[in-house]
Amino acid sequence: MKKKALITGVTGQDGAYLSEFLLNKGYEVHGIKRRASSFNTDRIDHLYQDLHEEHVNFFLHYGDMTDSTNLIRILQEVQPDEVYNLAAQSHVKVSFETPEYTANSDALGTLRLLEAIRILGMTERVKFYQASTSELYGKVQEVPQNENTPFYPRSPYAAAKIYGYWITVNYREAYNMFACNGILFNHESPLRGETFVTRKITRAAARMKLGLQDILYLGNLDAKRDWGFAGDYVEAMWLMLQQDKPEDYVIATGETRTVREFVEAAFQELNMELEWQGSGVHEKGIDKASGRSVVEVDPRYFRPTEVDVLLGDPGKAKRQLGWSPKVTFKELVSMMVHSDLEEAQKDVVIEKEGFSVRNYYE
Ligand code: NDP
Ligand code: GDR
Repeated sequence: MKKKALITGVTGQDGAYLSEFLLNKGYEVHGIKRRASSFNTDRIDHLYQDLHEEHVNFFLHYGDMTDSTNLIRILQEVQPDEVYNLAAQSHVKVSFETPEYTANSDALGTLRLLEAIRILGMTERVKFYQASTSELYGKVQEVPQNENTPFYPRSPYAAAKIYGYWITVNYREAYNMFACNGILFNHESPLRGETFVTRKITRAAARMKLGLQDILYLGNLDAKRDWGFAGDYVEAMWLMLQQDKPEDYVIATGETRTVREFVEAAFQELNMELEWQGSGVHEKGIDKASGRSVVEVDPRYFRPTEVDVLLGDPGKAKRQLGWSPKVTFKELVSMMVHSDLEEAQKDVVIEKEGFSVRNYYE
C-alpha cells in the first residue's frame, strides 16, 4: 500500500519541495490550498495531475488553518499516514501588522489540526510534523543554538510559533502521538517568496544587471542568519517521521552570515563589486564600476524587535537522522541569482514588445 501524506501550506516554498520529494518516494500526496481570487499554485503547477487520468497521486483540497470543520473533513477523507503542518503566515515583519491573524493561523491552526487528528481517533496511525523555527530563539541566549537552547520570541510570528511548538510536544506527551518539531533555520531557494530578504536581493541584483531596476532598499544589514537550501531541508522533515521515536531536531548549516554579506555574494555572482560607504541608516552600497549607489537603507524595513544572530547546531540531526546539508552558501546564492536572471530576461523581452512588467520592490 502506498503511503499517504497530507501537507498544509502545499503552495508555499517548502510545500512545493516536499510534495516533489514525497512523490519521488512513491507517496500519494494530498495538499491543502487556500481559495484565492487568482491562481496561487505557481510553485506546484509542474506537479499537477489531471484527475481524469489513471494513477493520479497528487491531490489538492481547498482549506484553511482557521477552519476546524474543514480540517476534520479533509483528514477524514484522506486518512493520511503522515501530516506535515507547513501552513503559516510566515513573514516576521508582516506579523507585526497582522498579529491576531498570525496567532490564529500559526498557533491555533496547529492546535486545530492536532485536535482534529485526536477527535477522529487517528493519534495512533498519524505521524505529525510541525514546522517550527529558529525564530523561537529570538533574543540571543547562546550561540550556536541547539535543541536545548532556551526560547525568547521577538515577534508576533515567533510568539505564535512557540505555541505551535509546545502544543506539538504536549500532544506527543499527553496522547502518545508521533509528533515532531523541526526547528528549521532559514532556508531559501529560487521558489522563496519575493519579500524575504534573500530573494529580494537576488531578484534585485538580476534586474539591475539587465537595467530593469535602479536601486535596492533594505532594512537591517547587520542581522546574521544561518541560510540553507530548502530542497535539502524537506528531506530532514521526512527523516524525522521515519525514526522509531518522535523527537525535535534543529536543522541548520552551522554557518552564519550578515545580510550585507548576502548582498555582496549576490552582486559578485553577476560580476558587480560593491563598496560600502557611510553607516547606520546612511549606509550605501556603491557599484565600483559605475560609482552609482545601488543599495540603500530604508528604516521602513526595520522591525520593532529584531533577531540579531541565528546560528544553528545541526549535530543531533547529523547523528540521529544521518542528515547534513548538501548545497553550500555560494551554490545557494548562485542558484537563486541565475534563476532570477532567467526571470528578468523574460521581463526584458516583454518590455521590448511594449508591455509593462510588474515592478514591486517590497
Ligand atoms: P511560505 O510563506 O512560502 O508558505 C506558507 C504556506 O502556508 C503557503 O502555502 C500559504 O498559502 C499557506 N498558508 C498561509 N496561511 C494559511 C492559512 N490560514 N490556511 C492555510 N494555508 C495557509 O512559507 P515556507 O514554505 O517558507 O515555510 C513553510 C513553513 O515553515 C511555515 O510554517 C514557516 O513559518 C516555517 N518555517 C520556514 C522557514 C524558512 O526559512 N522558509 C524556517 C523555519 C520555519 P498561500 O500560498 O495561499 O499564501
Ligand atoms: P526571517 O527572514 O525574518 O529571518 O524569517 P527575512 O528574510 O524576512 O529576514 C531576514 C533578516 O533580513 C533582515 N532584512 C530584511 N528582511 C526583509 N524581509 N526585507 C528587507 O528589506 C530586509 N532588510 C534586512 C531582517 O530584518 C532579518 O533580520 C524567515 C521566515 O521564513 C520565517 O517564516 C522563518 O521562521 C525564519 O526565516 C526562520
